Amino acid sequence: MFTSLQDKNVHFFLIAILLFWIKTYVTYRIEFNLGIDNEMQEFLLFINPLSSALLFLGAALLFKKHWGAVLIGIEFLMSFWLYANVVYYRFFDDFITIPVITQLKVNGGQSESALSLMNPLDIFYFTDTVVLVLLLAFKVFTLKPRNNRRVAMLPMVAAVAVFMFNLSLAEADRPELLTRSFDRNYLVKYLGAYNFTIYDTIQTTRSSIQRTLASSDDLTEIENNIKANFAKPNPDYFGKAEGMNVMYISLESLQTFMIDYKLDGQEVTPFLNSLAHDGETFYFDNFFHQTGQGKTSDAEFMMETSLFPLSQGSVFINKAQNTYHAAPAILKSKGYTSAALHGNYKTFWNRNEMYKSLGYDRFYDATYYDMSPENTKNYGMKDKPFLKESMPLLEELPQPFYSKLILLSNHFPFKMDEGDTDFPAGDFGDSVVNQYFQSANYMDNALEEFFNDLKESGLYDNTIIVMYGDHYGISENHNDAMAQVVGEEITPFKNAQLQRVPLFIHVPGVKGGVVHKYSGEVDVQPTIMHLLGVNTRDYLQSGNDILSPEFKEIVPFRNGDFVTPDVTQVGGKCYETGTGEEMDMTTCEPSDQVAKEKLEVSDRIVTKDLLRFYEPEGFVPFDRNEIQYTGKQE
Ligand code: GP9
Ligand code: MN
Repeated sequence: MFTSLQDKNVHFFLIAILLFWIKTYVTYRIEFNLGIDNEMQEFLLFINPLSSALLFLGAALLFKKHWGAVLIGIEFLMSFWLYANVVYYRFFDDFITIPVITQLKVNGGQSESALSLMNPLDIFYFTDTVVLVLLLAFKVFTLKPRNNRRVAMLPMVAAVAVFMFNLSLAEADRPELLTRSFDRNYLVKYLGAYNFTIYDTIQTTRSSIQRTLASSDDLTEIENNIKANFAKPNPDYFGKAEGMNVMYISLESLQTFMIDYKLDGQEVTPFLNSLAHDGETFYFDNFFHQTGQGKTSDAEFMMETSLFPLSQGSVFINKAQNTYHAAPAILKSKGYTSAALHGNYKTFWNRNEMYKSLGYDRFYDATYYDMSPENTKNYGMKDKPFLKESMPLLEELPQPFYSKLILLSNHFPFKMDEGDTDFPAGDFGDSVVNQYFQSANYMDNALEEFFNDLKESGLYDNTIIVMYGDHYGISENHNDAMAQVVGEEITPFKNAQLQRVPLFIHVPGVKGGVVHKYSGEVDVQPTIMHLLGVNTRDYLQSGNDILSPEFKEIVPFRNGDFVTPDVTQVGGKCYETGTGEEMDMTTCEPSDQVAKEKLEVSDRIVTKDLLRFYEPEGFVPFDRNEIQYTGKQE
């Protein structure tokens, strides 16, 4: 084919490459917030689509006839993939990974959210395909069948060469890019969205091989590491709630900046604010979410197991068959019955599989609730009817019980149905942010009603209540509006500080107060276990009891960044936490080591399924296959 550069076939192929390249680059610039810091990164972002364009589009040349049609097909599929990433990124600030695709299959019903993230101008992302079709349809090009297969290898060879060039420059700018990176943004910035997908496919395959190859020998180092870092229970609190019921409430998308926030002089969450200040409830104002792509389910995972979720994909979906020593299972031998309550269907986030591994005896899913249209929005039940209808289910549970209620209506895009709120919307020029206030206020009202019901039923007096914001609600895509909300520019440092979510723990008969310690979601389970009088010393966990005097204040985020009361590391930079002033990287190094080690130890446990080789003292193993959630039988 490439006999001469006059060849129409060659022209058509080059036009395809060029259009695809430009389109991808423009997409990067418009849609993704990749944090380009220097000219080298600029340059890498510009050239990185080329190797994938050559590789994938070059594959069309393996066909003799109809290679033009094949090429257009590939161009379309790649555009589709890029566009899927764009839509996903608009909400999650993140790129699609292979495990996430399995998630989408399971979660199917996210179409409404996805639609709200699309817009007619997005047709731009398919212009390259459209132009190629038009060029052929209007016979601007008439392609000849190809006869030299060897020439087809040319673009492939070029692809490899360009990729090696790209990778070597990237590694020079960011050493250990492929080995250490917890952060997909970096990989896309340096290597491109398509190469990232190839990388991710290899990673995912490797993880399933890792499990197969793991043995109990892998445990020794991990066990030593975890036990050396164990924080002993605080005698003032240990066992203070022994025998009490436990109730977790997941406060969907609630961030700490909402606590005590006033909109037009009106408190957004007056009920939660009152708990934060009543001196009876523990309120943790420096508590951070540590979720990854699994969002709500990642938070649940940490709350139950005190291990980190996966750096890619959802642990609920990819590691649901693992052995875990989770809170519901630990408490089984203490005579507890466990139940999860959630106004969505049991397959969402693969909960029906994961809950068995966590040891939940019961799962009250959507089939137990009145899912009529006025009661539901987004993914399921609105908080008020959900909590109302949960009351009788809770009252029927044999005591002591361990329960978890997952709220739902304060979820992106936060739009309320008419009549559900009279709270004013914000006025920050961003409908998502504006609606967040109404939706959070609705959740707060629902909680107040629920607490009254709990008090009336008597459950309040013998139940530890743990409430936590599961993850951020407002992503970085809304930084302009958020800057107005909090009254300062949202820098990467500030954004890290905004990952605070509220944590409340109410223990009947135990005096609370505001706890300023820096802690995260992995730390809650050991804190609660110690209150219940279960020492977690022999468990393999990432977190520690926040109320312990030995508790070390370092909070790793899932991407390897971290915060401590002194320093914050984010996006490869080190800051003083108090002032936000940039510091020399060496200041962050000791904490960086600790944070990375914590994540790595947890990742080894989870990816290799190591708990299947380990039995903590006092833990009674159970058979997950004996648990069944049938849903409500009419
Ligand atoms: C739906 C709930 C919401 O069941 O978990 O999911 P999220 O998007 O917040 O992870
Ligand atoms: Mn959530």
